[in-house]
Amino acid sequence: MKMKNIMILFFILCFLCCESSSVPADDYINLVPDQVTVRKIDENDTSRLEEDFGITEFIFITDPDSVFDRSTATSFLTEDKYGSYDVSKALDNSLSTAWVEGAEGPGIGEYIFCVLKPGDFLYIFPGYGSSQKVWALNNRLKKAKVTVYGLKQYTTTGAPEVAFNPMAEEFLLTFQDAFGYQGIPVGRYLFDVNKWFYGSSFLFVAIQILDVYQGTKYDDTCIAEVKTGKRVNPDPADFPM
Ligand SMILES: [Ca+2]
Repeated sequence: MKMKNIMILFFILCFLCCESSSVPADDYINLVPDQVTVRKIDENDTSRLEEDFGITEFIFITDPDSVFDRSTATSFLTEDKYGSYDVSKALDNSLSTAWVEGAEGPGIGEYIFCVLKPGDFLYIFPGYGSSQKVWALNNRLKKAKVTVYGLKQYTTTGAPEVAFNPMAEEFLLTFQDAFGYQGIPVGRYLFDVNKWFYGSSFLFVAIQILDVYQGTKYDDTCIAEVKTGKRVNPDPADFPM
């Protein structure tokens, strides 16, 4: 292979690597949660998970290779001439696409459930991200309940299984009406009660819409991206323990 081709390949690989692991650098907002609750997953949560995922007793036996396919939502907007809006659009590393709830009105109470790689920071882009114009036309997330569960891959029989950590962190968040990623550190509140969290193989993140900033044209609430990552510029205040 000629040197020129090798260099082109190198730059393509660099681009792909940057793209797949892109975490916003300085253009994000570190949210301070309105409220944080650490608790055991209760019966209601179990029925919530069971209803949506067929999960019982917190045990979630599946092929770990397909665990990311368990990302889902309680609704999504029907495909139109501009594109489609299912949950995969919030997990495709592109701000040009978004999950959009499909309920009547702004979708208060609707959920998106994301299975994500482990990370100590959760990033959410709380509106349509293709442009500031499209952002303003649609609803943005104003208040949300965000529940973060750890999932652990393990085996007792040789066959791989995935189980829920029975402890969860629940955050009540108020987002700023600002075009960009906004996020919170995750995992730190479980540290004292369950160090197991840090060994999580996956995170399961449930985001429920509680309130929105109203769009100027559409009454549809959008989330362009949900992702985990390392905090780029860690603030000691994030981890005071
Ligand atoms: Ca997207």
